[in-house]
Amino acid sequence: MDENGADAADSLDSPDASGSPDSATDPLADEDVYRVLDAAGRPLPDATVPELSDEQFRAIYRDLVTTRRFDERAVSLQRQGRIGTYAPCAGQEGSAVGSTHALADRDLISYQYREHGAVVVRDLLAEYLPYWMGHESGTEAIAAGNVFPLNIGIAAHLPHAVGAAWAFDYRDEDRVVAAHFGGGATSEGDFHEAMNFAGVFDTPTLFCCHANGWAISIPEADQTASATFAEKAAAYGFEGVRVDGMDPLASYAVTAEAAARARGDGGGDGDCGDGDSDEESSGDGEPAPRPVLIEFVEYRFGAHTTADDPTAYRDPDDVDPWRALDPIDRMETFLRETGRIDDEGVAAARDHADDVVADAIDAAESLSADPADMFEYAYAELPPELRRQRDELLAAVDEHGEDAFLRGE
Ligand SMILES: Cc1ncc(C[n+]2csc(CCOP(=O)(O)OP(=O)(O)O)c2C)c(N)n1
Repeated sequence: MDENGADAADSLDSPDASGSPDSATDPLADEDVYRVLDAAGRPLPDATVPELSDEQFRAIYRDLVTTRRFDERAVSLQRQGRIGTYAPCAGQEGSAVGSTHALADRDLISYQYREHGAVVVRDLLAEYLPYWMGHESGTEAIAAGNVFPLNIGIAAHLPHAVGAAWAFDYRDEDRVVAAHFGGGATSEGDFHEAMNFAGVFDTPTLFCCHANGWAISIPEADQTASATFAEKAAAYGFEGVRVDGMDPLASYAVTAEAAARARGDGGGDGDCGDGDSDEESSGDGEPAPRPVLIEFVEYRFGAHTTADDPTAYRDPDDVDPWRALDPIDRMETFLRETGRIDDEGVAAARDHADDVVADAIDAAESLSADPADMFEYAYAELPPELRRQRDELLAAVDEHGEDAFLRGE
């Protein structure tokens, strides 16, 4: 639905914060950041609301609520010793969920470790949760939903993501890759190699940079001397755009246009940034496919991981202005005020989230695994030292029984 009668792409080039609330309560109000919703969740006066069905709007809300519920339960499970170290995503659901809704199911998602909302949209929670319990099957199963295994080695997935995008292009498959990473990843060589390759070979890659304020305890100001992460794209000859990552509809709109650009569909009016892709052509008069860097400006509400204590490096009060931009509250206000949801609909979304997450936990906790599995997947042929460790473990299990290795409750 377009409530302003304009094309969503028209305004991507001209971020307009006019009408947005006071910057004292809205850390993004004065920034050059594309937005659809104001801090309260009302469409900004000049904004273009994406043309989605009522059902699609509600699906975005439902997935936001499910992602938050998953996050809360995952932190709690870690505290109870039922999963391992976990990276919370509260505050960042709008970008992961909004951007994934803008992709086709055939498009590939390659992510760092915090964009759980993408997995929720692809309906893979039950398959994925076992990863956080140490089951290799958790990463294997999500591949069926076109999600690459998550990646802890910062930025190490980006050259692979670009390679996959290049392969799609080579095979004429009309698929794009959304590669997610944090601001800290932009300091890694892998990021620059991937960006350069994508720019030179025009791979259909969306570089989704989550500028969440921090890389563990390093603030963004100490991470880069660039004014923005988005502007780094200029060095590689393609476009960078900044978007409010806590605004699910803006995240959707910018990703939809960037995906069209990456597919070579032109991306509307090509207003995703200020690059020169309109001047390029694939030879048949059509715009050439081009990568895009999207900087999602957002904030990590919680700890870096469950092993981190953010009070050691930031004042808890610093989080409050960002909490006022909570993507779930904004989406709910938008849906309520446009008559798309009521109390009953909100309750139904919450019940759905509770059920999906509870089912995922039950499924994950009912899995059993062979201890030898932990040696199975990294190497085609196990190096001698790991072979020795595996044999020692298996001999010990044989001698003492598996129960001797289980942690006591
Ligand atoms: C190559 C590499 N170096 C260092 C680390 C340790 N490390 C884990 S998370 C992290 C911060 C990453 O920050 P960012 O990319 O901004 O993502 P965020 O955690 O904020 O989502 C670092 C340095 C790592 N995992 N991999």
